Amino acid sequence: MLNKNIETFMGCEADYSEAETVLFGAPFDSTTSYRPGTRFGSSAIRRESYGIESYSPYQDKDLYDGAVMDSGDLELCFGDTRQALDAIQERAEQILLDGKRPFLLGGEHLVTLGAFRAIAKHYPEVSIIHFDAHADLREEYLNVKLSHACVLRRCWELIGDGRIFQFGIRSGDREEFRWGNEHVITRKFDFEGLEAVLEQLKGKPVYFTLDLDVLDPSVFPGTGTPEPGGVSFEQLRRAVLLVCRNANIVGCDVNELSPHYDPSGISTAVACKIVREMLLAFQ
Ligand SMILES: [Mn+2]
Repeated sequence: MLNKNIETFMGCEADYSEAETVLFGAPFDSTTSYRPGTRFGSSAIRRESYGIESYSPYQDKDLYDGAVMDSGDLELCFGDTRQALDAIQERAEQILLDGKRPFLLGGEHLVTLGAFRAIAKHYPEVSIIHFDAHADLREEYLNVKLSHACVLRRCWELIGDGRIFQFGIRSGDREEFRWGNEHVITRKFDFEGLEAVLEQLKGKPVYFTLDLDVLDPSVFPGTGTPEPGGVSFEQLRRAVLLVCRNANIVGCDVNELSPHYDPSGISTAVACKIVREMLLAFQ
């Protein structure tokens, strides 16, 4: 029998009514400061997910046993950042109101702000765990406040001091790091101290935002702003598992895959495997 041509992330075929986690893509890269292309990230992750297994030997779980729905990509206006963020917020809000966990696939890192606006409204006491090469704490970048270089600063405006926990950070200007010292908790270069943060946040709502450029560019070259000196795949996999198993994750995103900068396809496979491990950790 023929089937309808509907592409989801592998194994994410639950009906909306049954889904605990709902994937959605935001193919947006309008504020990318260096090399654009992340607008192709979510669709590449979805398409290439079939290149890896649905079963994880790390967790002894299979995506086909889970309750995840992939609702596809939003149709976003590339020329209007505000409208794009509104559309992302609206989708996240709908998922939250239905008692489910939104899982956003970028897109550039600014898409986080759309989802996080909905999260902060729904869970005013929420904290953020942020993995990234870049601090993303600028007040503005090239005179623009809605930029992927400012996304965590915009999130901070919604929740205030001491609630953003950054890991893996190895790039930013002096002012960003100075400001960050006073307002957020930044662990440079790696994930040391993650367990203590998870202990501190135990039971509290957490939003997890994962910029894949936290990985070393030798592992993950397919990104717009590659930053040498990053973590290994295995370091990231372990840290992601710790977060997704031990924190009360009320929403999350994976962003900054720019598939065309890595014609080998390895970066996309890396993204798929990390998304799989996150989804299975929620099972
Ligand atoms: Mn980054």
